[in-house]
Amino acid sequence: MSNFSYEEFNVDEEEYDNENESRINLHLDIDYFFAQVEILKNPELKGKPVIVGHTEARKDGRGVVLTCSYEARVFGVHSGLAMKIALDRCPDAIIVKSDYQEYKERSNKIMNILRNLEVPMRQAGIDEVYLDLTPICDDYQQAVKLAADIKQEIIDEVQLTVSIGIAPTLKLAKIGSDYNKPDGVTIITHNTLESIFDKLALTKIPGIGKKTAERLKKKGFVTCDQIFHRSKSDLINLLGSSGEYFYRLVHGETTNRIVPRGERKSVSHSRTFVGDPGDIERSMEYFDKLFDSTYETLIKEEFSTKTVTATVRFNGFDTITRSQSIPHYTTERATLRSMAFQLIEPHLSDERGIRLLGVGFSNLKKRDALQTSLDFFTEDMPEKIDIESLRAERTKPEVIEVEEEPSLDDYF
Ligand code: TTP
Ligand code: MG
Repeated sequence: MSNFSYEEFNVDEEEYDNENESRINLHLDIDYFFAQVEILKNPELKGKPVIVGHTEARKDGRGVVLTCSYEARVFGVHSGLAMKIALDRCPDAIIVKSDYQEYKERSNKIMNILRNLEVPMRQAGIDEVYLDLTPICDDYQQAVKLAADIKQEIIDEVQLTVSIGIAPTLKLAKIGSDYNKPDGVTIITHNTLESIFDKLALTKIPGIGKKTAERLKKKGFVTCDQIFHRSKSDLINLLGSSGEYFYRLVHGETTNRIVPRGERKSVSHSRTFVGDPGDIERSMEYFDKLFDSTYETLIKEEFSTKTVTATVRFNGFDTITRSQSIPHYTTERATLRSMAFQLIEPHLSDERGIRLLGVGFSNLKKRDALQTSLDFFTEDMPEKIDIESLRAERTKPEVIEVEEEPSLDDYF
């Protein structure tokens, strides 16, 4: 039985068109989250190599590391690593069972503290969140002071350390929160980019997984400064469209921002698993529930849509996002559901184990409320998914216009 749990959040992050407006973004990530909570629950674990994961691993060699204390990381243990390898590397590790209820409660408390700031906020997982501080901070000095206050309040209320990044773009803020872990605050401005990226591994850039890093290495890129010091046209020549993406990212030119509720242009729900959901059928069931909740939001908020997106994140950090679009707006449940399943199904049998599943709709248009609610009630809602028929469906000629969006890993 998998030890799963979930999380829902809206990805209210949109491309923002006014590139010249400078913003102050904050990314907060809880340090060695599950392990820190376990050490808090049992202070005897403090200072020791602690792994949160399958407690029987010494006997049956199964499972993966959910996370571990920094003392265990010294031995090369990390999230997503097979327990068997982790125990080879760190034979004295203390294995602790995960306690999702406790993690969820502490995470919620932290998110509530941040919600009180009343600024645009996007929770991006159980232990990470983005805030747009622009409405309440005039400059970086104020933002740094606020970061210190936030950290103190979290210590007082939840007894956990977190790391914070503050930067002009969301992507740089995330790089910042990881830069000086644990218990760090890193400010990145356009003036400090060069020193931040100096010798920083490319894998520290969100979206660059192992595969992409290997491909970049083949082209001679290992550290971020190698990207930072090349011209945009050089990078485009060498890396194609991802060359431009990386250029804009390291120069703080990405323009995503958190869109406040009401302005949103996409609806999505995701679910984080502690441990893998198990087999492909179970993953499909969870995905189906996610589809239902996302579809419900779409209808409740009176939207119709043209584009369906499915996301799967594997243990470790690689994430695959796939989208399909149709030429006309629709609320037709069966069409949208079939699109979502066609996108996700090829990725569910990956042996790395699934950490997160997500479903989203974008290209939204407000609809007539009465018509929408009629659609909602009159559509057929099959209870169970027939995987075989889905597989068969995939081999039929396409009836919808497919517009696949490659993940970063597919660029090369
Ligand atoms: P992370 O923030 O990636 O890791 P962390 O908080 O343990 O460590 P860090 O100090 O580097 O931030 O993930 C948050 C929690 O999510 C983590 O405590 C355990 C869980 N997790 C998994 O269950 N599987 C995974 O593959 C990863 C990466 C995390
Ligand atoms: Mg963390």
